[in-house]
Formats: sequence, structure tokens, C-alpha cells
Amino acid sequence: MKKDKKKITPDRSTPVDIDYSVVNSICDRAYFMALRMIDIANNRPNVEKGEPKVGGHPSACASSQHILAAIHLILREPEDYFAFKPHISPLDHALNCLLHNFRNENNELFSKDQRKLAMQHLRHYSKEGEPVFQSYHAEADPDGFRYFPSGSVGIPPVNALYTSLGYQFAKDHKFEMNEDPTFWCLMGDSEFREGSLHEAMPDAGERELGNLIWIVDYNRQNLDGTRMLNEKALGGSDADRIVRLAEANGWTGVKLKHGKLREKWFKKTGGEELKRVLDEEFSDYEFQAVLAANRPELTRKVLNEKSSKLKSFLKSYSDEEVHEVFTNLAGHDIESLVECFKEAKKDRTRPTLIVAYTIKGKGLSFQAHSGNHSAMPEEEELRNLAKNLDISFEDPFEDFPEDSKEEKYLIQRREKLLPGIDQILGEVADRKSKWLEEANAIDWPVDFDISALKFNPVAHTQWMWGQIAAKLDRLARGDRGSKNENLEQGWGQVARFFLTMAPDVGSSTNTSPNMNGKIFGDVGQKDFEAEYGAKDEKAPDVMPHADIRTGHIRFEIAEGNCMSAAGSIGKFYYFTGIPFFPAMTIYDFFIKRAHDQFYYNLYWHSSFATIGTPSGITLAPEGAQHSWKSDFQIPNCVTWEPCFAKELEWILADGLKRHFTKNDKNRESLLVRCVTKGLVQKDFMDRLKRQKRFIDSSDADIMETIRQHTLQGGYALIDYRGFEDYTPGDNVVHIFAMGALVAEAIKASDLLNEKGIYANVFVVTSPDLLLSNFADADNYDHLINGLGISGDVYLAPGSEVSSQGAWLSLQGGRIPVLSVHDGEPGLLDNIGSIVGTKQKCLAVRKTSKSGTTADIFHLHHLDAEGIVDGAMQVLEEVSKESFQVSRELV
Ligand SMILES: Cc1ncc(C[n+]2csc(CCOP(=O)(O)OP(=O)(O)O)c2C)c(N)n1
Repeated sequence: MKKDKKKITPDRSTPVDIDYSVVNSICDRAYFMALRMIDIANNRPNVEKGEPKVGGHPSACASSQHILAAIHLILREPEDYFAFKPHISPLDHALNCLLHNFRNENNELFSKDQRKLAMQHLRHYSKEGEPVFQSYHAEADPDGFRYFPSGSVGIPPVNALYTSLGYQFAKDHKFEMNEDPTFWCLMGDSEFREGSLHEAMPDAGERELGNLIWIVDYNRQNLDGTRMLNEKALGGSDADRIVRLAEANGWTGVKLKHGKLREKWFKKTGGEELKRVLDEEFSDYEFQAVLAANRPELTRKVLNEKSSKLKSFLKSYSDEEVHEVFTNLAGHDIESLVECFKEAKKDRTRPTLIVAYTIKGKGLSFQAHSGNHSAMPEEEELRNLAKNLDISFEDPFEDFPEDSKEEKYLIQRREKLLPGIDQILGEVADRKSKWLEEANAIDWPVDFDISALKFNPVAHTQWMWGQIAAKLDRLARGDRGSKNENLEQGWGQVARFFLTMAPDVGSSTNTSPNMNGKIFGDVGQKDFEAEYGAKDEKAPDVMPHADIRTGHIRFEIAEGNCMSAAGSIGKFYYFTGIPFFPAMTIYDFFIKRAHDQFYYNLYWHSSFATIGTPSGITLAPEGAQHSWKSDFQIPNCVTWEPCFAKELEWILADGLKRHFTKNDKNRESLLVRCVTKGLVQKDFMDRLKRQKRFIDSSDADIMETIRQHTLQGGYALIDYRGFEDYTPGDNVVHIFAMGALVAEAIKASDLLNEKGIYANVFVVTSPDLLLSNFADADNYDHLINGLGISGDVYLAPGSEVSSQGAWLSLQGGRIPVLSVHDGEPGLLDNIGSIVGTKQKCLAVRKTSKSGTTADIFHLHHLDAEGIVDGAMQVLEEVSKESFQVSRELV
């Protein structure tokens, strides 16, 4: 379908007269399509022996089939978002296939043949551009529009929650967007024990994210089998606990248990006893055992034994009828589900959590069997199912016949959904191109012109972070205080998209200037501190607002939540074309708390900055436990560890420019390590100016060269090349230092100089760019050519020569490398092997202690003394190198 340029007003009315038999019939077909999709993926002709199993989750699809059908076939609006449990993705694909909702990378709808081909390619690797589906929901799937990627359970529903918060932020700050999406999330009952979900729940309640609907597929089973809970201790079933939890957290909690048939029976005379028994006399475990046994006469027997009143009520019904009502759960009743979902959508200020009772493996031979999580139906079972549903086993991905009621229903549904999605895609694309035009016209400043630096001779990087955040916030509020027109123009145009957040460490990470009176979100509180004159003038004013430009989102100590929020709001440009850029501060050590969320954000190519501050053993006074840094190497993120304040300015200016101009492919995220240890800022220029290469350069030229090297991963701060007596292979060592330890490296270099040794000091600003994946991609160009590091052998005059037959033995040397950093050795320990020389890596190799930084650097041998010792050691080792040269060659 071609994109229609003219505006269509999507039909957002909820269908009224629904023929549920038709919807059920479509659901049955979709379910069969999902089963065949998994079946085909598992029975490929070309599977080699020893290949890992493919697998799939027919039982989980069975469990969720009606929930998904109610959403896709009846309730979803074009702008809605979906965070569904990973193992039901084939069912999503099947329903989207019937809705013709598959698109290529240009957002053009698939032809019928392409749709069918895609359905054959679950978990297939696309070699020639053929359409495929990843194992679990993925952005690149043909139906990936507004799906949150799935795989790790417990994370995507939280991202849905914070994307909803992003919409609230956009709306309150008057960013133009004509959308009111619902965020549909479906999770398993075992998944619902994930702490990430529990951690986020109060946030959704308090922030009144009423467009959020979480549904728990309550099938009382998980991967390992039937769930057996201590209901006595819990004071009820897990469903009861979940509903109580929802209510306690400001949500509407709904237990959706009984299907329409049960409800009909409850209304009969004596039917109330059936309800009582079903509600009160069965533990989940016992109910599940009766389901698994699946014998109508047993079902009656068990019910009879629970109540004599019920026994007489059931007398007039057959075993099969009793069994049917016993198994009639609302999670498989589309009508019940639709009623409940409609109700949930009504209140846009209160999120809803629905516990929908279901049966895992519903309708399959292993229905409710404890071990059915990955069970596959045999071909015969599938063929029988196809026959019963009148679907071709061989051609299962065909549409319904044109004149069928189902196809007519689907045509109507497609007419509602697909143009609406097209319209959103068009609007987002327009917003993006308009924005890029604006962004590319900006004369981008290379720093933030933080003049306060002049008055801070011993500044630290964490301080500089606070200055930058404050300046951006000032500009976002339209306050153009400074005389630097270029800077105000540049950052002034993007500052409104910049926001900060922190898990209760905003003020201790120097984000206070951006917090003071600028906390986002209305919590319905009067400003009592102001009223009673109780404002603490020394602390940030944390009263939240919704009516003014507010640029900080405050979190409780919930690192996972804050990380998911950063990732979700950092994804806003992708979803909507509004280029928000969130920067979260967090104590570096606690990034580990949010590692899974962090990985999710990066996998998802979200654009955001994590400011891990303070970090490492440089945090010595704070203690031992906080000191092990979060040294991650994950694609799509560049890690930085600046030492001088100016470096941080350049790094953040570059990161923001890349984000706003979308020049950030595969490096969308930044992780910056800052510290509170001050460095003498004067050393920066002083040391640079002593270098021979800069003798004739202006300060501005020096700064520009160093800026460029900073952004490539490192620069030479002390460089003796060109000095008299500088003799590589004899008296030269390269010291690579990172972060706060640069100060120790400078001291060590001076001490070594007193011993007649030239110790160059290279500052590593980004281990990722200089030595890791990014550098590997261009053969370490900056290290080798930019900084001039090599493994060359130097045979200086005076080298020893001895001879052995046809060979001459020469004693010479290379320039050895000593690296020093506050972190795990692996960050910098490969320099020697890249260039081919001896390296010693001084790093954090044991847990730490409290103390002054001097004490603690010494404890880890990272102080100037340790660096001098290390340098002497590597020099000694390379001085013993001998090289064999053929006499013939000489
Ligand atoms: C964080 C995480 N842990 C473990 C898994 C592996 N896993 C996938 S599904 C599943 C069981 C899910 O059970 P439940 O949540 O009850 O959903 P059901 O399949 O029963 O609907 C497990 C353990 C995962 N995908 N993510």
C-alpha cells in the first residue's frame, strides 16, 4: 500500500456489536498459524547434526491466544504499543499476518506472497534479504511497529511504562503530538515475580500513567512445571497477592477469573455455591491437577466432595457439562476480556493490572501438563487440528476465503488499523526530517564555554557535569544569560530536549542545579515547605511541577527504573521524531543493579547518557564496596573516562551533536565515568605546551588538536619525542593513564625524568574508542597512527652485537608500555599486544578499603611510586631483548 499523503482521521471508536463467534474463529486460525510457524521452524530440511535445538512455545501461545486476539482483533488502536512475553511472538505474527500488518524497512506493506514467506521464517537467518522473524519480538520483524523487543522477561513492560512517562513529559511540555496510545503489556505469572516489575509498579501508580495496562497470563505454570505456592502463608492465591499489590501501588487490580459460561451458571438457583467452591475451596495447585487429569467424571467427583449443596446442584448436568464449566476461565473468553479491557482504558489516570485466568496448552494433548512449557505437538495432532478448523496443513498461512464472515470482519479491521498506522509513520517521518533539517543548520559549538572553570583551579569532572547540566537547563528555559552568541544559539536550540534523571543521587552527583525547582511531574501536593517557610535554601527545591519547563525526573533508589526510563525516553526520537536526550546520573558501582536494563537499552539502540559518578577506588573515602567499577563492553555504547574538566565538555558536546544530528549509528549511548577527585586544571595546557610538536602552535590550535584526539579515545599529554637524548629502545617508556590516575602518571613521569628516563604520558579518554570494538574496526588507527605507538625495534649505537654462525645477535629494544587505570585490568591491558611490545598493566586487582585516595592508590600500586616501579620493571624487561639478523642480510 502506498503512503497516503492526505490526512486521514483514524477511526478510534471501539467496536460495539461484535460477533464473537467470528472473532473466535479468527483467533483459532491465528493460533493454528502460530503452531505451524513453530513446527516449520523446528522441522527445517537443512538442520545439521549437533545444531542447537530450535524449540518454541506452543503451550504459552495456547494460553495467551484469546488475550492477544481481543487486543489485536478488537481493541488496539493504530498508535498503541505492545510489550508481550517473548514466547508468544509467533501468535503476534499470526494475528498481524491476518491483519496484513507486515511491512518492509521502507514501511511498505508486504504482498501476500511475502507475508506467507515471512511466516515460514521464524528464527531464520536472512541470507538474501528474505523476510524473517527473530526468535522473540524484535524491532526488525515485519510487524515490529511499536513492539518492545522481548527475550529477557520482566524488562519490556517496564520500558512500556516509561515510554508512557515520556508521552506525559512530552504532553506537559507542549511538544506537539496528536496521539493517545495505550500501552498493552502481557506477562506470565512466573515472570511477574521479577523484581524489575515490582520495582516499577509504585512509579506508574504515583505518576498516574493511566494508559498502561499490564495483563498477567495466569496459567499457574512456569518453565519448570506447575507452580506450587504456600497459599496459607500468602493469605490467598498468587492472583490475590498480585491484585493486592496492584491496589497498594496505586493501580486498579482486577482478578479476571470466570468466563461467561461460569457466570451464567452462577446466576442459576444454587449457582452461588458453585462460585463459592471455585473461589474458596480450591488451591491453584489442586485446580491445576484436576485440569491436567482432564477427566470429566473426576471433575464432578472432586466438586461433589467439596460440598453436598453443590453435589445436588450439579446433579442435573452431564459430566461433560460440569467439566466445561469447570474449565471456563475468563482468559479464554474474548467477550469477558474485551469488557475488562474497555473498562481498563476508561480511566487515563490510573494504570490497570489484570490477572487473567488461563490454561497453559489449552486445547492441546498436553494441556495443563506440568512439563508442557516447550512441548511440541506431533504432526498428527496438528493435522487433526487443521482438519477440525478447516485449514490446509500444507498452506496454513492463507487468508480466510473472501466471502467468509471472518474475512469481511478482517477487512473492516484492516481498514481501521492500517491507514492509522500509515498516518503515524508519515507523521513521525515528517517530524524527523523537519528536525534533521533544523539540526543540520545549527552551527554546533564544540564545548559549553563553562567560564566558572577559570575560578576553579582544582576542578573535578563531576563538578563539570553539574555545570553543563545547569547550563543546558538555563537555555531550555529560554534564559540566554551569556554573551557567547554562538554557544547560546547552538545549545539554545536543543536544550529543551535535554533532561536529567537520577535514582535518588541527583544532588550527590552534582545534578542539583538542574533539579532546583525543576522536578518534573505533578504529584497532587501543595508546596507545604513554601507555605510554612521550611525550604532548605542549601538543598535543591524538589517540589515537582507540571506547569513550567522541568528538566529533571526524580527517582527513588531504584536504579533499574531509572535505567529503563533513560532507555525508553532515549528511544523517543525513533518512536515519535521528538529527539529527547536523557542523561542519568548513578553511582557507577550501582550500574550493576541495572545491568539487564542497561543491556536492553543498548540492544535497542536507545540514545542516552549514563553518568557513572563517582566511580572506582578513587571513591576511596566512601569505602571499599562501592569501588569496583562497572566496566562493561557492550555494543552501541561508548564508554568515556575523562580526567581534565575540558575533556568532559568536549565529550558531552560531541555526544549531543551526534544524537541531535543522528550521526550516532551503533554508538547511540554514552557511559561517562566521572570522579570527585580534583585535578590541577592548569597542568593540562602547561604540559601540552612543553611538547616539541606544539612549539609554533597557538593555544587554540593546540586545543583543537587535543579535542580531536580526545574524541578519538586518547591524546599525548606529556610527549618527549624530539627531545635531546630521547633514545627509544633505551630510555623511553609510554605510560597510558586514564581518569583520575592521570595525576599520578604526571608525577611518576617527573620522577622518572629525574632518573634520566623519558616517560611519555598518554591520556586514555575512551578505552572503547582507543582499544576496543570501535578501534578494532579500523585496525587501531588512532593508537598506531594518531598517537604513533608501535612495536618497532630500535638498535641504537652502542647496542651489543655477538655472532653465532650465519646469524648476528643484536641487543636492542622497543618502547615498552605501562598502563595505569582505576578499573578492571581488561580495559587497557591489550596495548602491548596490539602494537607488539612489552606491556605491564596496573589496575584494580583486589577489593578495596576506605581511606584517603593517596592511601588507596598506594594499596593498589596505582600511585606515582607504583607507576615508577612498574615503568622500571618494563624497561628492564625490554632491555634484555635480542634480535637475530642473518649475516647475509647485513
Ligand atoms: C529474565 C529471564 N529469565 C528466564 C528466562 C527463561 N524463561 C523464558 S519463559 C520462562 C517461564 C515463564 O513462565 P511464566 O512467566 O509463568 O509464563 P508462561 O510461559 O507460563 O506463560 C522462563 C524461565 C527469560 N526469558 N528471561
